Amino acid sequence: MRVTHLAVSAVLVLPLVVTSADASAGPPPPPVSLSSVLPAPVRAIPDPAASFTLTPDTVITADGAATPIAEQLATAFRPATGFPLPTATKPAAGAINLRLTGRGTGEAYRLVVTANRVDLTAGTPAGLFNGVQTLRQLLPPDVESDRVQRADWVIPGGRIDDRPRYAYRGAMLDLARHFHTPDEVKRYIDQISRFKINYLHLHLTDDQGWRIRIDSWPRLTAVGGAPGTGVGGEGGGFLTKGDYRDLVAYAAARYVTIVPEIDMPGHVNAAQVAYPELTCDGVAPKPRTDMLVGYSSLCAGKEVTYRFAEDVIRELAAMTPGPYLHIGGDEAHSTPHADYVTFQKRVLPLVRKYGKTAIGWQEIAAASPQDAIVQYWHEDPKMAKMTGKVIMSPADRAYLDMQYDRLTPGGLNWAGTTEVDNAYSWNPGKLLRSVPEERVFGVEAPLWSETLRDLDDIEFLAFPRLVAIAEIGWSPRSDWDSFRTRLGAYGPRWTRQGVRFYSSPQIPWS
Ligand code: TNX
Repeated sequence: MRVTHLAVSAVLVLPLVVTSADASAGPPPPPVSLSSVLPAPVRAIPDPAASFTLTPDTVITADGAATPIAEQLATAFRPATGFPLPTATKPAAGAINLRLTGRGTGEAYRLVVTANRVDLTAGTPAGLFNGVQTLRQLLPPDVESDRVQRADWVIPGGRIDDRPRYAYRGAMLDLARHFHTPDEVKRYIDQISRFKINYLHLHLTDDQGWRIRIDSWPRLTAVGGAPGTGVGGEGGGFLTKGDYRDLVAYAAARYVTIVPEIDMPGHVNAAQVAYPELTCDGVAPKPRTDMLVGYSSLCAGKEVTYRFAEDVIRELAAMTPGPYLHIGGDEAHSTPHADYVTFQKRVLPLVRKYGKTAIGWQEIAAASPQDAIVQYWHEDPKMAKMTGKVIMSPADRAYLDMQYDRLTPGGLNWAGTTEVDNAYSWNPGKLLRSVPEERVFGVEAPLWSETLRDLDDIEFLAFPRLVAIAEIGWSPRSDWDSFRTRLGAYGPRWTRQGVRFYSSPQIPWS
């Protein structure tokens, strides 16, 4: 299914009515200011008397670990400005200076813009990267063009001090229901990292398909990644270990950590088609390409189950430099409760054995995990017994695969419909009485892909709502009126990049 951006299709249908002269006759876009940034910085003090102008002579300076980030900044600004923007090591007047202070940890940064220089400082490369994302939003939207534009490349003056509210700000992409190619995942990483999202959770296995090569169980991908293994018999494919490592490195260069998920003990039909010994009766089930959930289960009473789980966890941990491994655990409706607990009590420690911290959907709370992180997705009394850290992904707010309204294309609506204001207007630290602020590790916006075939489909559901979740995770305060204004001003940036965002009627798009 292809989703067409509504505004684009209107122009295509009415080419004789909407001429380019008419299209440009609207009000000019609002000027960029320090208060335009998404997600909103902790503190922004504009200096209306000052601004820095990029010229053909502007230099970007950095040394040590800051150098590759300076190169990223130059690469971002060169196509539209046409300026050479060489990088140099010594900080200088007239330059954009990136510096690591050597002090502090975490992701904070400081940006000071005066008439004759721009200074971006941070304690870590991740902080500098965040500052660069802010800086990109301070040039006019034309900077997003891939061809030279005539524009005044003015950065408004002032000072920003910024740091995240939560350490974990995630997005999730489901590669199992429909496979998405490494190039599509990279493009998604490019987009989410703009908004300081720092984790990408990849849902790699489910009833329909198995999308990550495991050498000790090669039929998982030979069978489970074959053509036709997507919902509706569409698509198919899988990541080789090389593909996966390349994605991990690509994400890491954008300060995004990959969190791989192998969903167990439910959502395993594809694995059981490939290896019938993973069922209790040893009989191979039929391949499934429908959208039902909750019918498949690993067999808690068979030793082969734990050999399988350990092999998969070991190989996945070995190719994952990040600290987390997601073991799923959701919707195991056909696993008897006692079996579910038995299974998790054996499998969760395997994640630790291979050096990772486990994350699981909230259902794992039933097994009283010691040091696992739980991902909340809907009301459940078992959550009250939990004591550990929680990632907040309330389905009726943060699930990017819920339709915007009943008429928008793509997505499902089992948790209701989610317009932009609904995605934005909630507080992770106050959502659950049983989970106080100090136990909230962060937020994540999952995008399940039952209805998503291509990148257009992904982008239409993710944008702009992903930005709402990014701001809730980053900014200390939320303010809907301010958010919708800033989002409206961001629209032209997506248009220039060819991102098919949903032009929500709630947003004053420029
Ligand atoms: C629920 S929420 C699921 C997924 C579906 C999704 C569709 C959760 C942990 N599991 O299996 O893809 O709904 O929105």
